[in-house]
Amino acid sequence: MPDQDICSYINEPRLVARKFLARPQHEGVGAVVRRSIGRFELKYFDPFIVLDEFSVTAPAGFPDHPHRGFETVTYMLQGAITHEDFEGHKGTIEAGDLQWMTAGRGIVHSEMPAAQGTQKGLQLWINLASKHKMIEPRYQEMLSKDIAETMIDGIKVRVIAGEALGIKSPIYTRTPTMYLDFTLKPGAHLQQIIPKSWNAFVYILEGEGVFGNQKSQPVTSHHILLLGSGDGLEAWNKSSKVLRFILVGGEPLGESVVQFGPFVMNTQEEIDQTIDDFENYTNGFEKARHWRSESAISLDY
Ligand code: FJE
Ligand code: FE
Repeated sequence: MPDQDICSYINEPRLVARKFLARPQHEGVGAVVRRSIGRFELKYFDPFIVLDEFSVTAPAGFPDHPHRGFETVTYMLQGAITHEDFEGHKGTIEAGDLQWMTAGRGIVHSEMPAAQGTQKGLQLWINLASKHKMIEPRYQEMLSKDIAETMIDGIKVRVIAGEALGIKSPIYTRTPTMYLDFTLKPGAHLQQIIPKSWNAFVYILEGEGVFGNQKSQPVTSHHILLLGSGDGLEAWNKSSKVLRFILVGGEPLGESVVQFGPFVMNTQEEIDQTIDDFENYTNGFEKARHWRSESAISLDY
């Protein structure tokens, strides 16, 4: 019998169902993103709306813009980003740090480079259930030193959300979500439980890995792998270099999705109302009337 929960076994390994290479495209002002979820061929992967691997070098960034109806999760890989919003909330996240922002009924903010050189990271948009779309906005920020991390058998994991290798994240996710950052040394073999009913994907950051089936072709950086059904993921590093990837899973909402840029609602009527609210500074957008971010002021846009 398995010895407590850290020794749960995978009975039905998930295989790779679809694979995409995320190519660079322009976004924001002078920024570049490799968009995997949210592109034409993969509009939505319930509950995930967008996954961008971004790259920003000043003068460039994501100046003042709104969000409603979902959460944005920004995980820094290199450099630093300053975010600033119309509530007066301001902060800088650096490599290894995380910001989990619930836009809810409305946020207007800027996300701008805060260091020399190129800032890199991942931004994931997670949908909110209909009953949560209009909640009060909130932030959860986690500095690198506070992200739970462990190393077992050549596998390092940073637990951003959910649970892995016996450790748990303090982040609260309104839409049930797991977000794990794995680094596998050459020769390492990972087995990670994923709830059966959840959608899950892998995004490769560095090196090459074998996923799902031992005999499958290795996959390299900037690829997203959508996992098929099953109760966990198996991954191998059969190369001579380190392999780094994120594994993200979420409980599908099973609701209709209507998106208009940074607004994600359930119906066209709600989108029309949102555009109205944004234009008229109502229902959560009141503070947008007189607010301009300081960080984006020098950027001509
Ligand atoms: C946005 C265009 C955008 N990916 N990755 C349209 F660029 C954005 C936006 C971002 C973004 C910001 C960061 Cl820090 C990282 C990103 C898109 O801000 F929200 C809309 N609607
Ligand atoms: Fe934003």
